[in-house]
Amino acid sequence: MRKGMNPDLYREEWQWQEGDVTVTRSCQWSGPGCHQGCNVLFYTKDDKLVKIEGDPRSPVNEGRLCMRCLAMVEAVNHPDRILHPLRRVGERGENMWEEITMDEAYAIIAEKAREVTEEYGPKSIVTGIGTGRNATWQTSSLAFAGFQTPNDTAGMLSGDCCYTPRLQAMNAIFGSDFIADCAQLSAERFDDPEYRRPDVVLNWACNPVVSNADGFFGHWIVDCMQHGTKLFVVDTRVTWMAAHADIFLQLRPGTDAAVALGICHVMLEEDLYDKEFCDRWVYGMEALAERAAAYTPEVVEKISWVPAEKIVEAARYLGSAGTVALQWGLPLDQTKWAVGASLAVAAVEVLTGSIDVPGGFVNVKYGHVQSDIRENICKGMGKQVREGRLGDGKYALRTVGFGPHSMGDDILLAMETGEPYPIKMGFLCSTNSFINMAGESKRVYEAWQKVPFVVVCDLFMTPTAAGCADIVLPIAMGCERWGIRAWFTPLRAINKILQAGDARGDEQIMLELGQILNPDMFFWDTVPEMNEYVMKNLSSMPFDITWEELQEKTLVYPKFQYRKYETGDMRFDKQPGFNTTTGRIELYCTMYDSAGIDPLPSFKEPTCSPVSAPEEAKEYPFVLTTGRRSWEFFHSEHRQLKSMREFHPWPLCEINTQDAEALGIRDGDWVYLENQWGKIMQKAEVSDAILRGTIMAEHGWWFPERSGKLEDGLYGAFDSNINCLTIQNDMATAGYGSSYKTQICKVYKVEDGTEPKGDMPENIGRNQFEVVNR
Ligand SMILES: Nc1nc2c(c(=O)[nH]1)N[C@H]1C(S)=C(S)[C@@H](COP(=O)(O)OP(=O)(O)OC[C@H]3O[C@@H](n4cnc5c(=O)[nH]c(N)nc54)[C@H](O)[C@@H]3O)O[C@H]1N2
Ligand SMILES: Nc1nc2c(c(=O)[nH]1)N[C@H]1C(S)=C(S)[C@@H](COP(=O)(O)OP(=O)(O)OC[C@H]3O[C@@H](n4cnc5c(=O)[nH]c(N)nc54)[C@H](O)[C@@H]3O)O[C@H]1N2
Ligand code: SF4
Ligand SMILES: [Mo]
Repeated sequence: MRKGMNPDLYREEWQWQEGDVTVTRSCQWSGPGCHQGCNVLFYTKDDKLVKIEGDPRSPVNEGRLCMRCLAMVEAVNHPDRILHPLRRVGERGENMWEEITMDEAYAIIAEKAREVTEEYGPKSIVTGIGTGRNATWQTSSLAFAGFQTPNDTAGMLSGDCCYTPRLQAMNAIFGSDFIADCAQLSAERFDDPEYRRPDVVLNWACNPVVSNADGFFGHWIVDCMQHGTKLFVVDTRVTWMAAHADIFLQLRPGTDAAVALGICHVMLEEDLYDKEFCDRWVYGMEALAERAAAYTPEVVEKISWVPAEKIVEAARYLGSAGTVALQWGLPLDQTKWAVGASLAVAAVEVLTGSIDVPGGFVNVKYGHVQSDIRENICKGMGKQVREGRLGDGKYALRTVGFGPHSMGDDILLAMETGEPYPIKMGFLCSTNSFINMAGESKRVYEAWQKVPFVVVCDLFMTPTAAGCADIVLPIAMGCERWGIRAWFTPLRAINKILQAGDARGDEQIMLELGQILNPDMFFWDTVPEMNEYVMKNLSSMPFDITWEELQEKTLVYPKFQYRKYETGDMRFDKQPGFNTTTGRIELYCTMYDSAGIDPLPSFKEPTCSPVSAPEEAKEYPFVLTTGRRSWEFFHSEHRQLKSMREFHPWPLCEINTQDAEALGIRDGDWVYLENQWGKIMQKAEVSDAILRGTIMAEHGWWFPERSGKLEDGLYGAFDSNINCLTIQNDMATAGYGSSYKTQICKVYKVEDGTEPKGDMPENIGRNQFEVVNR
């Protein structure tokens, strides 16, 4: 509970009345989207949301909210929300619709699914989900148990390059999932007697104060800093965290593995690692030393642009740091060589010995409750559903069975070529597939045009819906649906307090459509009944609790234990050790070795870099990294909220002051970013925070305030969208990782008069589409 909170004002019940206003305690997760799910107080009056506050009683966020949640009232009451199912009128791209009923929409979808299944088989249906929002387990469950297709993709994300490569690396090394322990694992937080804060947070390729990604909050680190924790930051730009760090390594994008191997090299050579821990619990120390031998600080400087003496300083710092908690991020996944890079950064953490200890890098067995839910719902599913999944057999790790999704890149090929089988139906939930999730936007857009029937489930009309959909289903905001939320911890209740038109949560759509498609697998009458079943049957951590009890409590923390490798609580056979073949942490991964994958941490040059493509780099001299997170937007979302756009009206790309001067570019100028794959325009943000020779361009940009008709540019879908400059199908043997953050480009001022005029977009805050029968 936040210190200084007035307990009379913030009462203990989950719901109470203040005059004519009802206050409801809940968890805001999505929509609009976020990875987290902060505890909030929703204030409603006359069936309308009038106010939102962070819940000061919640140990999760202690009353804090970011600006996107503070704008919830604007989002929920937005005049251009989709509130009823829409059927396309006219051609795709005319953005003309007629409203139909939910029953009609379900009947059309079920009939199409039946037709496709009969003529081509169920695998010709693909589903697509977005990141970490409500639809993740629901849509996958609908795919596997409802449509009975294994072809569920993360919206065509190339190489599943979000978190999955890091998860693969953790699975290889530890046999399980780990996360930084910043006092978030028990309700007592810092007052938990077993807890000890990290001495150092090793914040690698992550900007958590802005991104709050993957079930972890940046403000948990800030809390630790207030208790004395120091920071070690590896980033391409000077972030807030970097500015507060004892050690800050600023590197060329895509060279993290080399820097990590350089640090390992010095730590091993100078005996700066935790010898006692490594001798007892780590397998592959000699092999790592052999691999790291080539990465002398001088070699690493040449590769990464980090001065050799900084590498030595960094290794010595970590060697005497005490407890080190690794908090890592997305750029490690967004290089072709993502798995090797993640292994390298994990190796640095292992050498500090801070594994599963208070304030260290800890194992949370019930980390991925959402996947557990999906497995639970799909457990009656026949083996034949999984057989023939696109991408299996082609990439080593997928072949041995890893990863919940089929390979988006291979779905793309199947859509384009009809091989190994054609794709005839798409069902997309919470993904703006070709605007944001996928690389090579125009190609992916064209591929969707070849799929005869596409359903999109969304809150708003997006380029994906306007350009590709035949049916659009209306999705509920967070306060308009029942749900449960857990990523790592704790389990939280989501309360439905409003109903807007026909809008439904993804779980309700899954349940209603699932009951039509395959009633045996969707046997619950209501969403709360399903939630209760799910909670009680989780294999990672069953919660013996009723829905009403959870609602009453708001959240539940499972008991957390440290040093599970000593107690036998980490392995499948309950023996002491880690959940790997050798029972140790495998810096040399035996399972990778037998699967034909490099078993050690590794660095390789990105496909397109000044080193690997020197000829192309003469034309495109900048190293391009894309998609740093911003406060105002979650991916391509929130662009129709006036309050967010007033803070952040236009797409921005960062360029170093000296580079900008040399090119005659001033802060705020519109510039073209161009490379081998495409050309777009963004506004220059001239800054000393970014290294010379590198550009950071924002992702997810479209313009809901513009016309959504194809002939007018589909809400500006390809004008400023950085994925016109990234590519699909550029994966390493493992089959995980992609090059979204490792491209090259050139930059020049827009001087042809085509740039938007003024400080603010016209019609800002709107997102219109035509409905013929309204
Ligand atoms: N507000 C907001 N929050 C979000 C999202 C959002 O769109 N908006 N998206 C969510 C999702 S799905 C994800 S995966 C996470 C991602 O969130 P993070 O894991 O924090 O990843 P990024 O913000 O992409 O990049 C983190 C930092 O890495 C730096 N960087 C760029 N390239 C490199 C590189 O090659 N090496 C190193 N060491 N650093 C590099 C960037 O400058 C940035 O400061 O955020 C989640 N949270
Ligand atoms: N160049 C570049 N590209 C990137 C990235 C990058 O860093 N650089 N990041 C990549 C990463 S890590 C990721 S995870 C992807 C993310 O990509 P996506 O997850 O596809 O994100 P969006 O494009 O914002 O699409 C999400 C859509 O879901 C809708 N929505 C919100 N809440 C809900 C809900 O509860 N239910 C349903 N059904 N819909 C909802 C929103 O209105 C929005 O239209 O982007 C990737 N693309
Ligand atoms: S947007 Fe911010 S405040 Fe809202 S749930 Fe996500 S992390 Fe919490
Ligand atoms: Mo992501």
